[in-house]
Amino acid sequence: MGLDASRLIKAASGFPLPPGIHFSYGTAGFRADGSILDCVVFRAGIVAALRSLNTGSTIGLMITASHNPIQDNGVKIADPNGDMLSQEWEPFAESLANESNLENVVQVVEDFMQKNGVFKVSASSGKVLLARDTRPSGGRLLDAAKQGVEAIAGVSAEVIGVLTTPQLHWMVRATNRGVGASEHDYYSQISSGFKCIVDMIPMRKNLASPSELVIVDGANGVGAMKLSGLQAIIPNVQLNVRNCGSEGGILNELVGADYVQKERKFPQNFGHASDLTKIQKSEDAEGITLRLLDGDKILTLLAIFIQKHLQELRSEVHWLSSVNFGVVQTAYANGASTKFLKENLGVEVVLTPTGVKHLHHKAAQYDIGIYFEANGHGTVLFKEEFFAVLTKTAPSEFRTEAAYKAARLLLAISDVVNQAIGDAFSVLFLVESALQYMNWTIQDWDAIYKDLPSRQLKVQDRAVLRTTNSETKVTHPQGLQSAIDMEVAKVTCGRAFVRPSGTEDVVRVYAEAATQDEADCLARGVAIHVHNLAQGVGLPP
Ligand code: 16G
Repeated sequence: MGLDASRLIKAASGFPLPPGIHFSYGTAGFRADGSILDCVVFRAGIVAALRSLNTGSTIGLMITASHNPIQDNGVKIADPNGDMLSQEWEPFAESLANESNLENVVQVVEDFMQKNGVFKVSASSGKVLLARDTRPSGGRLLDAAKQGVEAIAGVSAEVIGVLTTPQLHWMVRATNRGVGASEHDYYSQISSGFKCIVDMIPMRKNLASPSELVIVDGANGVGAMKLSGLQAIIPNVQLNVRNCGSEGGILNELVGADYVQKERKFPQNFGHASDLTKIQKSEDAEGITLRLLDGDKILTLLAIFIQKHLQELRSEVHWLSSVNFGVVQTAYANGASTKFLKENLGVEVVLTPTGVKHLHHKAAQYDIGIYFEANGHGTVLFKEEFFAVLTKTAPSEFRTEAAYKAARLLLAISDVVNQAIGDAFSVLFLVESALQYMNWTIQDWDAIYKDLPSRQLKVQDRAVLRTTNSETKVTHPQGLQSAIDMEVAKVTCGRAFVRPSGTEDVVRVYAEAATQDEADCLARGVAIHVHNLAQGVGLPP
């Protein structure tokens, strides 16, 4: 089978490229104002269709701009295992998205197909699952993507409708593994894994106590809407979802994890005195202050929980003694978390550049790998072979009851986590089950280590900035790294780095130090150097 050029040109002519804009395949796909994305999304549909033919598997395509403002939108592609599109395909996706001449669009596709043998290893038919979040531009863009998929002969597009991004990734993985892949199956798997963990709690507390109430910020988006699917079937947790979008709230405006993490403020409709017994806060002289238990704290909690059971297995079951366990972070990880993981838990910690695709890839190399970005993106991965051993080992082969229980617990954890991609729903219930199992309060969890004070700022101009060593060092413009080193040397326990954002047209500055004043001062000092050396066009106030 070859490419039907006239079919492709005819379909593509309905989606002209807006002039004068270059679309970049950023940290996680294309993102821009939703009004100018039709062409890019149509062409991403072509990429997904070809990827399906190339892998002989079902592929996913998601219309979303995650934490960006409501007027933005974007498109991401999920590979057969449910992870992000192979990075080898990103340059192709980018050149296709930016080709202004229609005849050349066919040429770009044909060249890529030939070079990569797209049809050589492939099936004669393919399938792409399409979904979107609740953004107003989503319906129109989903239709453009569908037309892109269908422009490639032999590939069908199945529109699932409104889903969270991790749900789509999960469904793609489940479809390709030949197991139940419906939205209902997704909820059932999380719920049964969670139930299995809480059923194994050594000394069950009164699970109906008010401390099991979890208040969730729905960020006025798809998460709020979908959480109700779990609410009904999750035992032992009472969910109170706020910012559901129904009272006029706007997606990601003064709400959402990104807002809370970057601004260090409560989302709207949180932080009232009435919440005091329900969520984690302390009171200072000014009133209520926020305590943020971010991706680093989640990672640390899960590492403690998993390592405890893994150690049980390693010591009792000799063929599991060599099972390896590692954690993956980015440069944004608070220095105190990395220190705790290495020195107190003795686990291997690896750094990668920002973006789930990098962390996921690294974590997949361990028998059990946990990855989290400080912003909360993350999950736990179980290597297929290790998972198979756990599943197939008969109860009698475990020397002790404790080892058998540890194996069952790890299997239950693997059900609750979304192994395709980081997923706030599964992480929420994994954290809750870990706390319940270990009989920890949120305060116990928070006390594992004390964060070093940090500050993040944004500056221009990202186009000239180049980094290396998992984004911890600048290679261009010259002189910037030594200027940063000089600023770092001025403060106690200082650390700072800068990187071009992959989702916004800014340079991100990160600084941490022994005190908040020093962290603020360091961030400001570094931002000024970026401004001066990287053709800066504006400093934050
Ligand atoms: C995207 C990435 C996230 C990363 C963030 C960085 C995925 C699913 N999401 O949201 O991992 O932390 O971008 O944004 O890959 P930035 O490049 O603007 O700092």
